Amino acid sequence: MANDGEIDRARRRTLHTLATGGVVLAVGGVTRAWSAQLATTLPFQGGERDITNSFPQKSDMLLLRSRPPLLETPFSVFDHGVFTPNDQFYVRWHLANIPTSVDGATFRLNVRGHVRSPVTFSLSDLLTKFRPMQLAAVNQCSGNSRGLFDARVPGAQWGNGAMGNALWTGVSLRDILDHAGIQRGAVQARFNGLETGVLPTTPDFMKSLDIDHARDGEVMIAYAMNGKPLPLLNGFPLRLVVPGWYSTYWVKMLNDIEILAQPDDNFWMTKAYLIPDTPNANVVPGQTGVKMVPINRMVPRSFFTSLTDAQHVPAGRPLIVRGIAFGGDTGVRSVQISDGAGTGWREARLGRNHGKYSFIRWEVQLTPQAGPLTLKVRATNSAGVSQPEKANWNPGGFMRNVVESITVTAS
Ligand SMILES: Nc1nc2c(c(=O)[nH]1)N[C@H]1C(S)=C(S)[C@@H](COP(=O)(O)O)O[C@H]1N2
Ligand SMILES: [Mo]
Repeated sequence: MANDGEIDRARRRTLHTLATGGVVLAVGGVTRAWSAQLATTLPFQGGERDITNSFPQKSDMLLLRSRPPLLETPFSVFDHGVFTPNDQFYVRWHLANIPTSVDGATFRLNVRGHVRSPVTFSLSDLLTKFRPMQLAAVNQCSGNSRGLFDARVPGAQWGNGAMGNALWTGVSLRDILDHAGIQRGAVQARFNGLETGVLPTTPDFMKSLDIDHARDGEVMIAYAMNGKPLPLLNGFPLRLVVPGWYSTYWVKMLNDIEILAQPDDNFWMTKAYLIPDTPNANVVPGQTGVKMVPINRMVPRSFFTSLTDAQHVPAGRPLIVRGIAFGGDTGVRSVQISDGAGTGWREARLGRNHGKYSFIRWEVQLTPQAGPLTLKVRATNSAGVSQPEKANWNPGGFMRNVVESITVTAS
């Protein structure tokens, strides 16, 4: 899927950034220029959001919180194409002491712990001494769409825009781990980034993967996103990409990998990001005694992008309806649309396939009759898993993937 020309361009641009001293950013102090829209409302109570363009390397974003930043992608961006532009890719950080600049020339990645020989890599080591790889993958927050949970749950109140799809370029994590030599008895690899909490008592943000997963050849250390160095807020200069898994594992500003001989018992693995060990992580509000496990693979989702709820459309004329879908931890087999008229589900036409972890575009043509029209969209992945018709619920607000529905009026 990835062609050598694209990989070369991504590497050259990253090498150029390193040669020119990395990205240096001033955060704050940017005054807002004219913009068409200053605020928007997400479809749930408390969904009023300012639109901000005052974060470095970011254009218009929905502001959930400034420090540490939580920025949501305006949903209209997803109608423009299958790849989410870097300057409107959502942003999520847990801890507030985030470096405001990182010098690519002095940055180092350490691999240590239960290895034959600890290794320190410079960025140019990664860019020149290892075979590059490239894949398209959806980065989705575990709590994407949490604001739509009913009953409401605490946590970042995202609409549907805490997700994005990018073409990632980097090196295979397996190559890096094998270079250090994993020792017998190793069970997990733990990933840590440059930022820290404001208080010394705040647990440092770290996530771990089982060794076999870390060495599956798909998990990668990315240095470029859509052919350019990562924006600082998306993890410059390096981030982990864990295709098909929720983004909590996609550690940004990655500078430390520790090979563990025991399962990781840090806060972010054993207390946070736990889901009920039930189908679709679904429980009823108030249910107790459920076994909890770390969140892991994504589930399929699909969205309308060319229409919004309550929109007016012309009656009696052909209308192209389009959107995006992804399969979760595997590809999309089919996307189906229902118009609620009792005619059941009909197949949407799928766009170009950018690989099983990518967004894919879908499209159908309808001729709406005058009056209200309720449309639903449902994706089924290549493992045969479909989106549920009734919303899944859990107290963390994780893994929402209910069939999306919109009502438009034709006249
Ligand atoms: N270093 C670091 N990496 C991190 C996080 C973080 O707080 N610190 N948050 C994770 C979570 S929960 C999400 S949703 C994604 C968000 O990635 P993005 O900001 O590039 O969209 O980063 C992940 N990687
Ligand atoms: Mo997240």
